[in-house]
Amino acid sequence: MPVEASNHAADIDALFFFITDVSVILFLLITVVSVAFLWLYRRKGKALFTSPISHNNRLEITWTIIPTILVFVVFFWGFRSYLDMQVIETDAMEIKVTGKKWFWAFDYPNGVNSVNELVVPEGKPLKFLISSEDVLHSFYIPAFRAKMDAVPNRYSVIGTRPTKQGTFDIFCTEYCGKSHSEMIGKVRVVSTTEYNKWLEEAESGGNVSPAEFGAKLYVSKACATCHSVDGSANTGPTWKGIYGTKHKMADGKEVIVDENYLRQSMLEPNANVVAGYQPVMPTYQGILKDKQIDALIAYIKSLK
Ligand code: HEC
Ligand SMILES: [Cu+2]
Repeated sequence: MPVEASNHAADIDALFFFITDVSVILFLLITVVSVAFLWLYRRKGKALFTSPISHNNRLEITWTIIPTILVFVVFFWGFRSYLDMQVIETDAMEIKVTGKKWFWAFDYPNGVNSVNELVVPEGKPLKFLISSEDVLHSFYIPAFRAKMDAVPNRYSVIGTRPTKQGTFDIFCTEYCGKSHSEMIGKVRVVSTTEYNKWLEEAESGGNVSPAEFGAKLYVSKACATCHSVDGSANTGPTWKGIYGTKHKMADGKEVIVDENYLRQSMLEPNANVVAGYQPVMPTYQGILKDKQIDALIAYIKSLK
């Protein structure tokens, strides 16, 4: 089992082990009794037959009632655990979770956002407001024992509270296309002071040059899943040495790769689609702040 890092992880695990234990016990019991009866009541000689018993009411009622009770226990236990995850504590911090082909975007209450990296303070009640911008995805944090579909045009909710500091996996568990398996992220549960520090740096990059900040954003905003910086083609074109060159678009026109073109490529990727590529780049409108766009442009310019 992954570590238990949220308030309801222990409850979900207990239910899981209850179901497993009951299944194992019943399986063993039924198998042992079946094999024993096969042996005990085999035909022993030509003239001997087993007694003509057709049924036994007491036995049948017993083995109907006991499993029925078990099924009800599992149902109510599971239903209560599910409802627990839908209950939002009054002082919960709301984080918007958006699935896109193929990354997770997180919006924090004070306007900061991050991609594929979710940072939350330990012990703070959270409300994940989950949706999708394109197809069905499913937001899953195994260590929190929390999973919920991300459905386009609709919100779903998880209420949870991280109880352990550390870095844990985020997966998409709904097959959503070519790079579904790369739609992975990390949740970092940190102390409140560290969280506040992170919020500040996420906004401005801290004390690094624009190109260095851009290099960080290249990874943290998931550009790296589709763009290489070493000249090799991926889902998207490489960034190596593109600044100042002429690029042919799918509609035949030629465009000079300058600051304005780079900016537009991030905010309206479908306005100019590079020849030979599919128009699959998601828009970063609302995700990248001006300062971050500037940093990414500086980084692309630095890749000679
Ligand atoms: C899901 C894959 C994907 C992701 C993620 C992605 N891109 Fe793209 N990008 C593409 C594809 C495909 C193209 C080419 C088609 C087009 O122009 O729309 C492209 C084109 C571009 C271009 C134009 C390149 C050229 O050679 O003319 C720029 C600039 C760009 N992306 C920047 C970014 C930035 C910055 C990020 C991260 C913040 C990013 N992309 C994330 C797929 C992606
Ligand atoms: Cu997905």
